[in-house]
Amino acid sequence: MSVNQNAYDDSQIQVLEGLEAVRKRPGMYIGSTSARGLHHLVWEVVDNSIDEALAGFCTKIDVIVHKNNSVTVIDNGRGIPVGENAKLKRPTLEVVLTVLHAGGKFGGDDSGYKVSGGLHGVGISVVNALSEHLTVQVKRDGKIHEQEYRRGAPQYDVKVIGETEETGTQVTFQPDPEIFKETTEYDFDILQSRIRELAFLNKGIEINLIDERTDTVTTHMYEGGIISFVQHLNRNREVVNEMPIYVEGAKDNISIEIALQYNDSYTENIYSFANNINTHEGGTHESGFKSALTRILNDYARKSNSLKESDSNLSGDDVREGLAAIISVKIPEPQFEGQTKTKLGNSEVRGIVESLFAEKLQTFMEENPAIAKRILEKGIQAARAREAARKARELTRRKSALEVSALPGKLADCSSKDASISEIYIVEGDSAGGSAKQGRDRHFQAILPLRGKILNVEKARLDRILSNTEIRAMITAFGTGISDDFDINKARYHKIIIMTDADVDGAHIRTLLLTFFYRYMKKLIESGYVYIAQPPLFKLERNKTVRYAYNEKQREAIMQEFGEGAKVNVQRYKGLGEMNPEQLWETTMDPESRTLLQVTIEDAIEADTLFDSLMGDNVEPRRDFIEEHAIYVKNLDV
Ligand code: 0RA
Repeated sequence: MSVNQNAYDDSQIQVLEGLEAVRKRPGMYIGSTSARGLHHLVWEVVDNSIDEALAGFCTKIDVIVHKNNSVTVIDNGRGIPVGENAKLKRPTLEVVLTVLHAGGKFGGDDSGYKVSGGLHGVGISVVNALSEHLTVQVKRDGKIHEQEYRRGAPQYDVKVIGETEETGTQVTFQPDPEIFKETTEYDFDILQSRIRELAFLNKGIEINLIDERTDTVTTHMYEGGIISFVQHLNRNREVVNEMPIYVEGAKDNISIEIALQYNDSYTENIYSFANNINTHEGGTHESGFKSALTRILNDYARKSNSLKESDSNLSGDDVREGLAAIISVKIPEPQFEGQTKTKLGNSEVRGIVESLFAEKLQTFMEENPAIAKRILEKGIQAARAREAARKARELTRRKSALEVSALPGKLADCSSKDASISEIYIVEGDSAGGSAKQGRDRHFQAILPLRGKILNVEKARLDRILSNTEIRAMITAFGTGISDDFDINKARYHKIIIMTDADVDGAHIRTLLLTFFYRYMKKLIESGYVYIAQPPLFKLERNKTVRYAYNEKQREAIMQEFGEGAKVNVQRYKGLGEMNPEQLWETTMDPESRTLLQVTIEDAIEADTLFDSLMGDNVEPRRDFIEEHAIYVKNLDV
């Protein structure tokens, strides 16, 4: 390398080295190169447009998925600046697109929050580096400016391609298949649900999703913001307070928004966000909210004599039963902690949320005594039920301690005691259960047949849930305990595999099981222990050759393979019971040949609203819904 390079060459080399680093270790910048990383590219660009909106300059964002899975994001913000960057002697536009971490407002001291945090916020240059091709157009200063890149490298200097009165930024990128080896196909549902969430969290911004692959256009704009969000969470439920309680305020450059509404269910749905990022693990904003809620409701209960002197205080769980709430804070320098970096750590936030929310909630209770009374009654009922559940649980615990072999009679356990290799199949129906017992590898595979439908845990409190035979069988078999007593280290199997028929009833049973796990054994899902078996839909046979198809597309492909005119015997499986033990082993249980879907709760909100729709009293929409949305599970070959 020559020693007398000018500043320009030096910086150019650094730029290319920077982008090369991104291409070498994409995971470091976007988390992974799976479908998740692929979608991350979109969020990286959209986050920048949202920042522009939060700064007060942008009202509309379009996200367009083209037929070839390239994506365009258009906003009507100020447009990325096009003037020369003094330090690098290149147009700021080029710098933003090619220099790592230059995407933001340049470490300025200017106000305005960046929504970016956690994995977000790495800058548009990362999107550029990981795109086969990217085009940026900026409308600014009366002109349309453009530059194109290949794998991050500019193809020409920024040029003016037209005139305009408007302002804004438009980015089109084609993710690089060399990087995204698993998939380069965008998933409409993933895009839509995050876009909807962003629209809820940033009231008044219009975000359109245009999918040219299917000619679908959806518009997302909520003047009500997070008020609309809780109403959406409760949309299939009876509510206690018709209008959500809403609190908004700011202190020390930290802005806070809270909306809450009680419903008639027994579950708690609190979702917290910091700078638009879902803080799954909670943090200081959530704990400030919870402590204020418990304190104010107890204070009011004492003052209004709903709680007598001899009564003990309502617990946090009591006052959160049937609560849907959104807590959204925006903060200049968020600290994300915890295992998945989704726990807000800023300690100053707790007190600000606690005092602001406490004050507003107290006023609300005093001004709306009728609603306050209903909320308190709910909490008091919850306290009574919790006491009953505690007694029931104690009974179960004592019982299992007394019984020598507490394992349920229907369980065909495996012989291995090594949980890390052990699996349990939860099988729909006794006949399929019988086949599974005969077909399994008894060394590491246990079978637990379930009779009929299990209890819908959304509609029952813990005491009733614990008295349900099917549920008790699962709890004892798993060995983990339940709810507050749950202990993942006691799991007797590291794979819990749901095996139901490939029909609507099977999907319903599967959802009931997942609801139960999600509500009472969440760690099981979080630890990646829960799977869904994939039985085949068809058996195709020609002469002595047997093939199985797991979907319609595969069936067609196999028919093609067998060739036109060949005499093929096609059997459509209506249920697991139609397979003999060998077939069940071969197609669905043999680790060498089976496909399992691993269940995730990446998007608990999506899962929860899915459960809502499924658990509503309306049967027909529920069936349609199950058929359409069988997907909050991720494909995984095991
Ligand atoms: C740097 C500085 C400014 C805005 C932006 C970047 C910006 C980036 C993106 C990415 C997508 N849309 C965007 N909109 C704006 C501040 C501009 C100014 O001070 O005029």
